[in-house]
Amino acid sequence: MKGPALATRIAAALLVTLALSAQQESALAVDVEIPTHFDTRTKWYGCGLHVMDQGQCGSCWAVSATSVFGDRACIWLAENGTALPPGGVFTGNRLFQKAGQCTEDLHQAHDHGCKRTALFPSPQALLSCASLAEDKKLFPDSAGCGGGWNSDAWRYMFIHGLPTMEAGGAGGCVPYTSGHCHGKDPHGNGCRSCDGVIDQCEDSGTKPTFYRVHSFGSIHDPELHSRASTAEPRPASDAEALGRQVRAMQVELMTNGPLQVCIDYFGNFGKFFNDSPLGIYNSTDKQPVVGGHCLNLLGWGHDESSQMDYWLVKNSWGPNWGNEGVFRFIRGADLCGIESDIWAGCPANSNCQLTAGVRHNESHVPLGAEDHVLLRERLFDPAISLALAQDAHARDAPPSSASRGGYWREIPRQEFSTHPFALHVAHAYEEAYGAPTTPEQAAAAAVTVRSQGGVRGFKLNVLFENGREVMNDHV
Ligand SMILES: *[C@@H]1O[C@H](CO)[C@@H](O)[C@H](O)[C@H]1NC(C)=O
Ligand SMILES: *[C@@H]1O[C@H](CO)[C@@H](O)[C@H](O)[C@H]1NC(C)=O
Ligand SMILES: *[C@H]1O[C@H](CO)[C@@H](O)[C@H](O)[C@H]1NC(C)=O
Repeated sequence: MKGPALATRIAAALLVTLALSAQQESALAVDVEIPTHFDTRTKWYGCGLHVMDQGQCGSCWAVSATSVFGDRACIWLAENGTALPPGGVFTGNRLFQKAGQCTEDLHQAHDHGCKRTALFPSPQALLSCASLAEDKKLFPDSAGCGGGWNSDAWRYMFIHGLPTMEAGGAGGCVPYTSGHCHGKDPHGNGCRSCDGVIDQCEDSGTKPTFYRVHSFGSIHDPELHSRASTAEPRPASDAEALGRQVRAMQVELMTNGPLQVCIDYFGNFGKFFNDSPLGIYNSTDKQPVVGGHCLNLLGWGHDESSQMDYWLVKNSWGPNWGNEGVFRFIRGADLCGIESDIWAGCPANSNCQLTAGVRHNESHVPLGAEDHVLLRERLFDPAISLALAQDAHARDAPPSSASRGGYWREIPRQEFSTHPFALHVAHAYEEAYGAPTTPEQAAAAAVTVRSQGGVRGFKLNVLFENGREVMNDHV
């Protein structure tokens, strides 16, 4: 092991931890005024404008985390714009965003924020490499396009860091290619081996630089208990805890930038925004949960005509979906668990400090992986690695919504023949048997039906009695 002796490093990490928490307490004590409207893109000159398209891959858990990381790097650099060299490429082993330069004219920049030519951390490395056997202990819930947990995504960015891609994912050092996975990812690596991803930059042929976060955590009011279903608003008895939770989210968002959130994904979501891209999603409409999806919160507002408080949410279904990739969702009800599963982190070498509502000590290190963490050669920063090990004993259950980003979910048999599944099961039957039938007969011939939210509505996988398995990508 490199660096100072273990005891010294533990002591140093402890000091750092104590110093940080003192600062955070004082940050919380100051009465932060929460505005009625807030939008990352206008507050920070266009940071947050880039919208990914995750394509046919359950990568929302990775894409939403890297997008928060990239937007927060942009914010830090935008605030520090004068310190940037001409041309905007930030040199040195620090942040990576070409900030400070608008690709559109400056008037627009002031009105709406501006689009920046930007480099982003590439989710491809996370998708291709977090599922490697040697890292399984550290990232137990990462399965590439098969879904993952946001805690794994942040832990990966903390320990290994990520190479860059061009915003949008089409070019750069490690472009995003898992969108072509078509929902099938037998090795759980986003249909691409890790070797080819982290060894060499595709554009320059050089060895990639890896960018990390120096801290991360989740926002979770201790009184906000998890619940069996997120189909309805939280009961009035949760109002106080939920109020504190929402406020903690707003304070962190105003201070450091977008948050990663995961929701339970209900059957009416896709249709709601196809029908009304400018609407505020405010009800699950008695539809079943069909999966989990992870997203970015960019801000909030209040709609006068409906008197509804809402979040501004960035999706990863490309800029043509919703309102330029962004949509509105009711705020303060914890509908679909949108206020229950919140993650944030700070780019390494920035002076970003997580606010007091973000818990640093929660389930960062999976059970049994502490030694693994300490021994990893790639842990090059002793202060950071030790802070991680230090927190290992505190392992509260993460605040949960029922289904994690991109995961497959088994549909109960009684739902095979009911909306929204019945029609799709019947279509799948036609493909499997080469003949049409009624929804009831199709449901009877189905052995298992699984769904996954987060990719263009939801995907369905149906296994029939005759052994045929049908995957519907564009449900
Ligand atoms: C609330 O949801 C209903 C349908 O579920 C929709 O008709 C209405 O427009 C929504 N309200 C807003 C303000 O979007
Ligand atoms: C973890 O964080 C929570 C909330 O900030 C705090 O109450 C708790 O004491 C911390 N636990 C440890 C072991 O530091
Ligand atoms: C900009 O960067 C400098 C140098 O790290 C730092 O001292 C300053 O606080 C930063 N400003 C903001 C607004 O982040």
